[in-house]
Amino acid sequence: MTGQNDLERQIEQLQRCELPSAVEIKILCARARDLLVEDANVQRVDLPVIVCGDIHGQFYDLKELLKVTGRVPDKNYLFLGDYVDRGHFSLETFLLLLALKVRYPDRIALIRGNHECRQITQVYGFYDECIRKFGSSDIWQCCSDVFDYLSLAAIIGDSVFCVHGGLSPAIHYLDQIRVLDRKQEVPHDGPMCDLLWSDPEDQVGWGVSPRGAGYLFGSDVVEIFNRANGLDIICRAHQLVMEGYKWHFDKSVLTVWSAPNYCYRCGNVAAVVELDEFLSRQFIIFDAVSKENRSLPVKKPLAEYFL
Ligand SMILES: [Mn+2]
Repeated sequence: MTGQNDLERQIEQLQRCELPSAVEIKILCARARDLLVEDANVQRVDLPVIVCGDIHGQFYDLKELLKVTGRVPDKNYLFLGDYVDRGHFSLETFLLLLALKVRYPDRIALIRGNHECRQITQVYGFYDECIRKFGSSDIWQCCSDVFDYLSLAAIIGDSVFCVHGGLSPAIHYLDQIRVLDRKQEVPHDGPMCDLLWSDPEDQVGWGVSPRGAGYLFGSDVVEIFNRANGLDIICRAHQLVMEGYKWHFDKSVLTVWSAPNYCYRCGNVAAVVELDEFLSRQFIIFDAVSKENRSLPVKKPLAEYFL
């Protein structure tokens, strides 16, 4: 059993972009699963809180985010998913957030994005990164098993509904999310898939998503959903916005994007939204760290990771 001191050490290590050993990662994942299994599908998150969008393995930009907005556990955080894929440091990014979750369970909430999925990570980088860094698929499997336990949504102060993608034509009430069996791979269709994949769009009703999963939903859909569930705002991530955040539909939907200069080439800024105890909003914008400040982690001999 790993104690609190080991966990502290691993957090420090991860903050330097260094990976714990394979054995330590497996223990961390097991502890995380034990914790996440207790989360409801729609987690309650207390105010004040900082809500963050996609990170996509941009470890040094995640560190910048925490530097700009405040350390865990000094501040409360809700991350809206898509921790992995695209960037060079998916493993360090996900494990740092996971270690912080295990160390400070009441200070950080993590929900699932469409990239926290075996099929997607095999295409967009996380799987390859695990093979490159550990020489086998063990660690990828272990992390994927944790993904299955991440909750699907969160609710802040009874009026802000948070989800990675958006709404589903199969979901009219939050209670319908609460009864889903989420502990599985993200399905190809159906309500769980839609919550992680859908996007708002200027249209009436539902539309076919060009992503090939989830739906496009219009302002009328949001109006009905928010009224039926006593909500003011749907806060979601999932789409790159050059300004870091974007309002849709008369401020009933908010997109937050937290990966600056996405894929190290999009030239966008990133944002998080800080909600205070009265639900007042403050947007915090931050830029990508320079290339010189995100050098590759110190290369350890492969064998060292198997200790
Ligand atoms: Mn996404």
